[in-house]
Amino acid sequence: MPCVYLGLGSNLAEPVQQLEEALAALAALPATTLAAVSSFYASDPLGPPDQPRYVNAVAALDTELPPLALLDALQTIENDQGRVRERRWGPRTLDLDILLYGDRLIDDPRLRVPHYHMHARAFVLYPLAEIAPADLTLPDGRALAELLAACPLAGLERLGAV
Ligand code: A4P
Ligand code: MG
Repeated sequence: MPCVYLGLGSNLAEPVQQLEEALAALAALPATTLAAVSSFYASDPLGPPDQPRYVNAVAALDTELPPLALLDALQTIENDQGRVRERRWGPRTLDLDILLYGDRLIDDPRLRVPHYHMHARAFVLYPLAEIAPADLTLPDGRALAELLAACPLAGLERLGAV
């Protein structure tokens, strides 16, 4: 079963609770096991600064859901938790991004994997490194350790384990 890494983010309506609710929904997905969850991290918003701080985490799933079926399921969870899409990079109750899907490179109009910004985001790389193998390499050949070394913490604050 492929190992999938998901990025979770929220900056509205009790972000920690949003992430906990999302993790429960992920654990309940069909043909899927929630294998690992990172600590939660707080950080300033990337993008428009006139929005609250974010809470982020990374989860590992073992799943038999194919990539687009998984994306559909994630968007259902986002919508169930009151996600309203108003502006790009704007505030949100819940954002679920597929960071990695095993070693697959996916370039579909609805889904690009690896996630197109993950290589430079502290709030993705540091939680990912907590739960991924130390020698994890992205399908495009980049090593997680190298990406981390090039990515300053930049105010990322670890909130503790779930
Ligand atoms: N899509 C394509 N590839 C993927 C993928 N790998 N995983 C498509 C999930 N979705 C993917 O997403 C827009 C479309 O991207 C989806 O319909 C899907 O088909 P969206 O969630 O509706 O829009 P968005 O999240 O506003 O846009 P985007 O570009 O995905 O934003 P990001 O990159 O998710 O960034 N600052 C902090 N500190 N922490 C954050 O978590 N997040 C963002 C949003 C901005 N600033 C942040 C944070
Ligand atoms: Mg997104």
